[in-house]
Amino acid sequence: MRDLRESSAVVHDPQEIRRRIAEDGYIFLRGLLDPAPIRRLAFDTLTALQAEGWLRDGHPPDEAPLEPPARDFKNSNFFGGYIALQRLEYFHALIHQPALTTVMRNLFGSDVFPHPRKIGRIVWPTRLGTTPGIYAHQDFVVEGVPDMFTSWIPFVDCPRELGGLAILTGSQNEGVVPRLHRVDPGDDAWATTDYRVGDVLIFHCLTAHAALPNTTERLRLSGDYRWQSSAQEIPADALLPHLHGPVPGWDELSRDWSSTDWIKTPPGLRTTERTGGELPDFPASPFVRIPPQEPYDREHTVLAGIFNNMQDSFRPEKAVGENAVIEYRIVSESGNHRWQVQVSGSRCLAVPGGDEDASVTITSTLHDYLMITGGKADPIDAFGRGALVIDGDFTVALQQTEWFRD
Ligand SMILES: O=C(O)CCC(=O)C(=O)O
Repeated sequence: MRDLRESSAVVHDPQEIRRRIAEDGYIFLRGLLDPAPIRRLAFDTLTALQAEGWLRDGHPPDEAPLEPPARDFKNSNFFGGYIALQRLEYFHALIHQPALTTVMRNLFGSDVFPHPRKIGRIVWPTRLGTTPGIYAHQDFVVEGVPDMFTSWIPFVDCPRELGGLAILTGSQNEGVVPRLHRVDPGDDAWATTDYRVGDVLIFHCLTAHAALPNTTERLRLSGDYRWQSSAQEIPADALLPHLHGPVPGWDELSRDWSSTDWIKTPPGLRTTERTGGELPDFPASPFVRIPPQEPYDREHTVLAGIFNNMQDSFRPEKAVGENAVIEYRIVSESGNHRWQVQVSGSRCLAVPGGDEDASVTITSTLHDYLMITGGKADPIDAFGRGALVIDGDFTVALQQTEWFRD
């Protein structure tokens, strides 16, 4: 793995910045932001987490040992602490430091704006639990906005062992890809650094990236902030607080703020509803050169993302002694897709095709499957109306839903 290329020296040269984005897929700006208020944000976050029981009492919050269990987005015990972070005004305000807004305007043009939804990362030591960002992915597949950029900002100094972000250099020019390899520390296409508070990493939504494991005994605190042009549609959920539902709405979060400018969007912005499994269609872009994709390959890419996520969220401790092959048959006009999820004890593999004997097969149209996995349709209801057909061992079909992260 190599070091991220620093671009601080050329930050006032928009042409050179765009050239580096086109070449590398990212720019890394060491010390762009004033670190003092960000350090305060980290301290306030840790103070709130201590009050929520994440850190041991009786110690200063920035020195207190962790109180397991590890918490992440998929666990209900995560939300007390996460809501406390979302309530902190500076968590939302920090990207409005002029140094960063100027860079984004130089890159995009004057109609750039940040998504109101800001994603906080409170990442536990890997040995204590899983972390959602650790698999390699492209943000375009998650958000569906072409030419969106993410600014990734550490709230604490983030040496490699704390598990900052790594970038697969140049990957944006491969287009949307179905399977990204895990970070290979021996591969020089991957790049990272020892981040310091004040640094900003900005990358295109097709640039593959992944968090490194946190091998310390501390939390890694950081934020993901997405930017796009107001000429493009914004996903409706990017207007809401992150994980809205368990996380309350803006009225409640912003009750004590001095301003709500941080969550405003440009007038006339068009929104789009997403099912979470849209087919990637990437129009011509000033930032990347992308190879065209056939409809079947585009579908395969989306399904690969879904099945790879399933593999990554497997919890071996919930499938002790289990051996099963769940075969998915997904029917589409451009061709049928077949995937096997092969579980044997501590291992889970998601395999396109796959030639093991299936314990159970689950068949649906691509549309229905995307609605279900995107949380827009209820699987039991889909089964009841024949949109999901189950053949074989029914018990396995029901039990396997318990084997993945809750
Ligand atoms: O910080 C992380 O753990 C992951 C960040 C990420 O995946 C993103 O910014 O899209």
